[in-house]
Amino acid sequence: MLIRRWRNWEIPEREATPESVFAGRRNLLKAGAAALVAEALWPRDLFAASDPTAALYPAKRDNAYKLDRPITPESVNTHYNNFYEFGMGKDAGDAASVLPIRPWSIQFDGLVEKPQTIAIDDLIRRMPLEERLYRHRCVESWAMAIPWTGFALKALVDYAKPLAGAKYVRMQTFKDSKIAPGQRQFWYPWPYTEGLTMAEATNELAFMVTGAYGKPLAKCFGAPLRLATPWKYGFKSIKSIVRISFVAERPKTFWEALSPSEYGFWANVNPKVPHPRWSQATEELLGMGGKRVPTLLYNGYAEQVAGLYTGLTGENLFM
Ligand SMILES: Nc1nc2c(c(=O)[nH]1)N[C@H]1C(S)=C(S)[C@@H](COP(=O)(O)O)O[C@H]1N2
Ligand SMILES: [Mo]
Repeated sequence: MLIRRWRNWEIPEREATPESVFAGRRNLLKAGAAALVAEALWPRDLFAASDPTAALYPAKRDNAYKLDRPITPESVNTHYNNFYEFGMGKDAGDAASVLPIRPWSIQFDGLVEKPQTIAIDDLIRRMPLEERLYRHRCVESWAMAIPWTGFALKALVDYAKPLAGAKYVRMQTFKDSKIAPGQRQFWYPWPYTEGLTMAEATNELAFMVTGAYGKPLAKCFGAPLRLATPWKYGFKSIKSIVRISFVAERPKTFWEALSPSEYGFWANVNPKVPHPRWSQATEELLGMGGKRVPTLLYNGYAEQVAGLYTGLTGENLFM
């Protein structure tokens, strides 16, 4: 995120003449073909070798969640990822294919009735799986649209039974530098940590993701369990979660620890509040030849979430 690398199908606004848009499309086709060849020569292990809950996909789509843009092609999405545990480039998702995702368990602790650990497949079987079409807006100003499968984070909160003193949910990614080369970079505050207020976590939009594109979740997307908070910048959507804690104090998140003036706790999408180093007014829709569209307040989800923030004065809600 600190480094911006343009792929050949990404064309900055200033270069988006009709010619370069056309060239961008051609390059996208070429890149797609190259990816197919590479896939055939070096197949990537995007999925678990054996997945006891695979038969639950595709789940029924919840039509309450509509898109204003086409779904991003799966092949574009699986070749353009942020997953710092596996490197800083957008190809980190390739490296993530070494992540073993079964067995996998989730630990619940902190201010809960009873701390517990549950195997991911037991958890998935207990939760009400559905498919939702969500926008995804990275703070770097690119965007995608994804058919996620998963369940409302509220269902997980109800399952965990937090105590009255719990004010925030903190989530953490696995930590194992033998598997994840990025975690050998000791200057990063591993494990990746994110957090939400209880009100945010129980908002209908907060979604725990276990699948995408009608299948179990690919490793590059943060299998076997990741968060999707589509009204916030993408770095809030923590991947490959192993621990969920209910806490009284606001957790210090990974990016906030690294650079608090650029990546805060709230990180709600707002076109009018620029990042210190770039504008957030528009976003590039990946896989569409460099097409840019205006960014929307709360990434277009104001109706569902604006009420969470009334009266919160003196907070950096949009950084
Ligand atoms: N554990 C972990 N979670 C993470 C990240 C990461 O590097 N590590 N990157 C974040 C960022 S910056 C974004 S934009 C999204 C990217 O998700 P995607 O690769 O599925 O598009 O994951 C978020 N979750
Ligand atoms: Mo991001």
